[in-house]
Amino acid sequence: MSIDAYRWMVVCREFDRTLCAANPRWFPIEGEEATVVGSFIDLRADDAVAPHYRDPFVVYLMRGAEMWRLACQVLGKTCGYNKGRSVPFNGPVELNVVPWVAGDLGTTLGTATGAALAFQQEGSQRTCVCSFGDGTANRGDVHEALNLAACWRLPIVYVCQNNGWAISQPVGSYVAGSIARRADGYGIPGVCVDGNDVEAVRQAVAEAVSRARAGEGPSLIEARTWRWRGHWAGDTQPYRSANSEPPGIEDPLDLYAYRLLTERRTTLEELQTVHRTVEDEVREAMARAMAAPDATADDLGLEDVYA
Ligand SMILES: Cc1ncc(C[n+]2csc(CCOP(=O)(O)OP(=O)(O)O)c2C)c(N)n1
Repeated sequence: MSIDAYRWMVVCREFDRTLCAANPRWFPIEGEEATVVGSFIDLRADDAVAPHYRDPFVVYLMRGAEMWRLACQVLGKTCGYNKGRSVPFNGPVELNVVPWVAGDLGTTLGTATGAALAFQQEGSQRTCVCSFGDGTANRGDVHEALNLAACWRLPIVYVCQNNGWAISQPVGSYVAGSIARRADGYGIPGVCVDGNDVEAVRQAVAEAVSRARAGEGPSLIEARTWRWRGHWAGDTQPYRSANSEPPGIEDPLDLYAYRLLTERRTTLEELQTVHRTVEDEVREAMARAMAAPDATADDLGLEDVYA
């Protein structure tokens, strides 16, 4: 249990809300914070990570990226790590985060699996954690990556962030069985965890990471959570009704705050301070990003294209 995990979930929510308000094309992560934070918080800096396309910013922040420069990317500013260019999910290259070369879902699993192969070949204890959506789970790339990783016992953990939706389609319309049970077909461990419970995700990832480091091969974790908002911030969701919401959706932040408080690991004052500090941090980062120069046509030329 840690206040640190709670703080990262608050960062995730506050920064994400602010980015959604600034850019209606941003992809909200609200409601899925426990899965993101629980998947990536306990890794070593030299491990590789390949977050789902909704997740990268908090992962970059956890690895030391600057918030205002990430905000610049969403606003098309030259001070962003990507210099105002697409793909906005990519941060600094030196942080061992597998980049999105384009927006094609599933492709990062191949790159992440390649990173795991490199770690195995160098004989190190490094591992890779790779997350992807439930819609992405049906891409052929995912099968190819999992099968190869299983055959070669690669040190990688695959986390399917099942948020119940792929744009306008509910998961039941494209997944008939269980994503976690697909692991049986690859001969690797597969578990389904409550993706709104940060400690449950952390524990499942920790077990899978220690297997990977011990040379015991890959694991598949399905973390069940829920997409609270539209596919993108400006999505009015005409396809969604109250009937499509499962009963009792839990707020990952409330759930964890309640547990930290009842187990006397923190106080209400400490939690309030976390919220206030993070709100200030996000406000300052956004103000600095807003004041930065916009990218112009000159910034989007051939520089950086050729080595
Ligand atoms: C190969 C490919 N097919 C389709 C798309 C269009 N697309 C972008 S996001 C998305 C939904 C993905 O759903 P999921 O993997 O469950 O992630 P979520 O959006 O729910 O986080 C789709 C179909 C794409 N980017 N790449």
